Amino acid sequence: MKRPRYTGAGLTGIIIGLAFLLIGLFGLASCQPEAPAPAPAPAPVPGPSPTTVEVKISGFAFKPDTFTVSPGTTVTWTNLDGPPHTVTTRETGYDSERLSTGDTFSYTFELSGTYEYYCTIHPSMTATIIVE
Ligand SMILES: [Cu+2]
Repeated sequence: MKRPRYTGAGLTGIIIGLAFLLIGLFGLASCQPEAPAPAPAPAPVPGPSPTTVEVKISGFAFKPDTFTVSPGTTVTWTNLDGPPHTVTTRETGYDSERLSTGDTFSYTFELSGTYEYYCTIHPSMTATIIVE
């Protein structure tokens, strides 16, 4: 009889089809957990940490005379020279007034910008702090 043979062939086909479908599903299921890349180790980001940068005034110069800091950084100047100096912005902002030997002056840069400053006693002494 042709009919049972036909049915058997059909069943076999279905079984093979189901087998492939199951293999496919298991394959997918076993792959899925690997699909999302493992999150990279979290870098320690404690937020905007306040930092301090030291600037030495010596030899009639600000050292370093140009550098970049992030907002919130406090810069402290120390006059190591014998003669007095000042730390004075060209824009409104800060003026240390006269710093004698060993005196310090600090200013915290909260806003981004380029801050040029100089010594009012020796105007050729100039320097720049970039906040960004
Ligand atoms: Cu000076």
